[in-house]
Amino acid sequence: MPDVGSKCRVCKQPAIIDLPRHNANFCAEHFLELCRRQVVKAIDQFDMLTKDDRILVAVSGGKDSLAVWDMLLELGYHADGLYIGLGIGDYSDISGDYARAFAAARGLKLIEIKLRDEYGYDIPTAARATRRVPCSACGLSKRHLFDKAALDGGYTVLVTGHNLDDEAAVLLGNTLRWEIGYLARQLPVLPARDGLPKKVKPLVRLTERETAAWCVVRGIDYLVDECPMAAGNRHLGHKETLNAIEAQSPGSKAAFYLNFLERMAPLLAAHAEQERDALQTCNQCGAPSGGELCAFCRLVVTSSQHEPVPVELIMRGGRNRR
Ligand code: Q46
Ligand code: ZN
Ligand code: ZN
Repeated sequence: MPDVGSKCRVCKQPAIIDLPRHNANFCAEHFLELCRRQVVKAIDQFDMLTKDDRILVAVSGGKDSLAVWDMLLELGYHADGLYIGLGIGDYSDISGDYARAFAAARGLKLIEIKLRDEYGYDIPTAARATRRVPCSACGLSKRHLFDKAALDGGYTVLVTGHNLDDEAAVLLGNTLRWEIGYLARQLPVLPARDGLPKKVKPLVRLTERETAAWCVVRGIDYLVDECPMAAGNRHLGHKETLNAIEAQSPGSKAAFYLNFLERMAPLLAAHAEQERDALQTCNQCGAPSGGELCAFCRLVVTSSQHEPVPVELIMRGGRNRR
């Protein structure tokens, strides 16, 4: 919240939000304008989208994915939505309701895929079956199904709602371990190639506080609760660390990520190319793969054979115990 009596930098009307990294306060109208400018800048700077693209937006029912869908429509793009039912108890049921309500209220097309119905498993069961953190099976499932749905539906671009906080946190995690392969691929645009659609992240110049404020100002209902399986994960810890740095030195988060893109990512481009060229094709599904069977097809085999595990058991019982 801005200080009482603070004024919009542009029009001097009462401000609704303070943005320390811009060293300014904004009224609702000029805040929305700033968000639009940041999204247009990201789209132009990285050649993300054209008005002729058939766009598929991966929506979770949370603030970021609904904000990016809303912004793209507002900017005149044609975009359908894709929702994946991950089977994470009530959280998934409610998040689906928010995604459906957003689409229905605007007459938008929302494609739905339910992991349990279509692949015979859900994320809590996959976490138990693979004995790994839930986010590992979840991320793998989402990436694969986003790609597949985009290709199957004839979409030219897949959009995700990753924001500046997400990208900076992933960058910090990858840098702490010097994960050169991941760093090389950590780009706001990944071009299309055999078996993979073009993938873009138009919100990389906006923080999660800003996307949440966008939803509030625009009257978009979104699921505020975090995924119950996120608690204690490394990604959240990295976000907190970056927020502490940002509080000391506003603008650090954006500089960390955006300067990486400008100064470091080009130096890693050749590495990313080499990794792409080394990929084979999965015998089962045809997706790019490191071996004969891709990681997703292996996950389906392992998880669909396991008896269903309720989400409460994973949250209570620890992820690695059978
Ligand atoms: S939904 Fe899935 Fe996230 Fe939940 S299990 Fe982890 S990755 S935290 S964006
Ligand atoms: Zn104003
Ligand atoms: Zn496969």
